[in-house]
Amino acid sequence: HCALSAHRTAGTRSFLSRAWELSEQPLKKLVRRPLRLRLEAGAHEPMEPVSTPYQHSLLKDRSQYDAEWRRSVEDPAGFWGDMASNYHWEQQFETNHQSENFDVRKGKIFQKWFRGGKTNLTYNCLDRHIERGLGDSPALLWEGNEPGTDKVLTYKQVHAAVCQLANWLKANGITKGDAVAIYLPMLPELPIAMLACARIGAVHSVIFGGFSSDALASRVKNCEAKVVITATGGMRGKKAIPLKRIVDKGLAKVSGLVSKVLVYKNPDVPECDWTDGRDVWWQDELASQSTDCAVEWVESEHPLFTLYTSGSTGQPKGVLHTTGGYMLMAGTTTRYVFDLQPGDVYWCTADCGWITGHTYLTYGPLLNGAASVVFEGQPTYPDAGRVWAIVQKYKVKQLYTAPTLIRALINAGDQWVTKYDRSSLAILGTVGEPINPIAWQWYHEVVGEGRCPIVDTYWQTETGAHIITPLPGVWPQPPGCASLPFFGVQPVMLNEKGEELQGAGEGFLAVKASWPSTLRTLFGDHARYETTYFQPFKGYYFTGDGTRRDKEGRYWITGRVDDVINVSGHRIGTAEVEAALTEHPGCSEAAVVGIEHAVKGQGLYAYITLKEGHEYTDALKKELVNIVRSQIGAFAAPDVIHWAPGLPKTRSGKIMRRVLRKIAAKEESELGDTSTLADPAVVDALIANRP
Ligand code: 6R9
Repeated sequence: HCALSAHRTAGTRSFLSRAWELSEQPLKKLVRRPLRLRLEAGAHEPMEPVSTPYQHSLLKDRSQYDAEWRRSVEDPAGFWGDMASNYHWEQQFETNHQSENFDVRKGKIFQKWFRGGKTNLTYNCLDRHIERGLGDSPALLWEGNEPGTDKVLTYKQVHAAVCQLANWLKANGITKGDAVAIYLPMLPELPIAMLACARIGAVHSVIFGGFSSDALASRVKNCEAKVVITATGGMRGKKAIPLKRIVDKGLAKVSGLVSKVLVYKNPDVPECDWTDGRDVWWQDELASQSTDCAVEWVESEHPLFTLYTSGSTGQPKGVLHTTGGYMLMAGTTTRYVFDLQPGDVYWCTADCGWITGHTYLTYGPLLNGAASVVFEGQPTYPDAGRVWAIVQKYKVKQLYTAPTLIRALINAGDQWVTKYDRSSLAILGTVGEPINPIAWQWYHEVVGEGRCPIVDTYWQTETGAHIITPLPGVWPQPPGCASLPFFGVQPVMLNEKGEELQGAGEGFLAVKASWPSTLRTLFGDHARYETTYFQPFKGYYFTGDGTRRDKEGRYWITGRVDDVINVSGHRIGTAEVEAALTEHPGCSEAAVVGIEHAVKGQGLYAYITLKEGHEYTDALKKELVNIVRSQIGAFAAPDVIHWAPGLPKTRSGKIMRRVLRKIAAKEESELGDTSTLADPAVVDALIANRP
């Protein structure tokens, strides 16, 4: 464990703490948290770049990448126009198809790609391949929770299932532009449901199966979903998750909005409650639907999906992606970054409830005619060898997962890996958080036998697709480095004044111009979209992350610089967790900070002040954790509750989170200047009161 724990650099931290302390108002508001480096990523001198024998099928070497990248940013309309010719357009877009405003000083932010074009994402994922003779190739390889339960679905079979559901949606009043909420376990029906929506121009909103009924209700309400697609339940290891019961509870809070709930009867979880007139069985309703459904051709900028993600402040935001640009980036990044080709067996371990499951489990692989593994269960069930058993069983060529899982599997021991044949593996990928070099090396040497390049892909829900990433075999790769921008992406490193920094150094990571899969807005709140992403640094899209850039021009992502915490690669806003905690009748105030965690990357540490007359007891700690579980979901439950009869506040009443982070990290010797505290004694009281 020791080797996995964090090494921090005081230098980087003080740079950015200074940055936010000295910054102008808008930045100060948004970027409150000083950059925290964790798990060594980017916090050390680069380790030697690692070469592998892998040869990319499209790119010879770094200089070819350089030339193509240059062209992609000098002539984006031309470059993406060429890339777009790999896909079917029912109506061709204009030659000069791109227009945008990226600068709030010039008015409303907007981004338009492939203007004048009409296409359909599902057509491009399915029909296009069937027409070119790939109909009988596997599209989805489903591996159930229990070893030995599995299902292969060919492109034709997925197409038929998608059409049946699309027809059912139409028969139930869903038309172009309507929102459909999807709350399903990792069954093939989940990507099928997404594709069915896209086929008819409906806008899907997938809600991660780990979200609670309250979280589900607020998402259903925000996107105004008319239909919810769910299942009786799903299995995670030995545990049954009663999804339908959670839907029932959630919908009780938003009555009148949802007219139909389509329930997939999962044989593993047969029972559920029933509301006549609203609930119908998937298996009964779809059997009678035609396996053909005409495609709804939509404009390039037609909304494709909303996906909720956490920010620094307030409730989760509905990130909106549109059709043409998202399709282009999903398809192109998957083609280049995983060198993915028709017939490849590719496995992304993400859940479709997160962006990675949208772009790199569903759309990206299917756009490229590959077979995408859909795994229902838990990576350590029934034992720590499950991931490698699946790799061996399906002969997985590209494996894409998160550092948190890699760290958990390291702890289980190498014997679980080496027991299985991994000779099919050619490319390994990671996503979600910075990967520490030790985890990187284990992934490279133990899992990939030193043979497979690792792509450490940096991107966000908002970016839709990879924006900074290695390309496998195209250049030697230093461990823990996201490397270079993908085609068409122009990252910049800014100082606190929003000035572009040149050469090596560190700063805030932003992007200078639109790329095809940028989010277009936050659903129903364009003003918040502008304030969150375009106000902090005028003229740029701000990622919320810090970065270091080395003298080779490579980017090393150092982590969030705002109040977003990355727990096991899941984004959680401290404000959301605080709001949930203060729902407890006994809680007067809550302040949540991130702490380093050897497996999860970061964990949640909550300081709680109780109201008069309430007692600080262990039972109450449990109640507080439970309230977060019920308002958000179990994955957001605080790891530590620290009783705080007083919180360190400035004289104007602001909580000094910097101090709380130091105490949580047991670094009180580095508290820094506490002279602005209204009552410096609370610091000693907190230290004395450590749980
Ligand atoms: C795809 C996804 C986005 C945040 C992002 C950053 C962190 C993702 C990373 C990474 C370092 C990588 N992040 N990939 N940090 N290296 N390769 O994870 O989307 O859930 O929206 O999270 O995740 O902090 O800002 P999302």
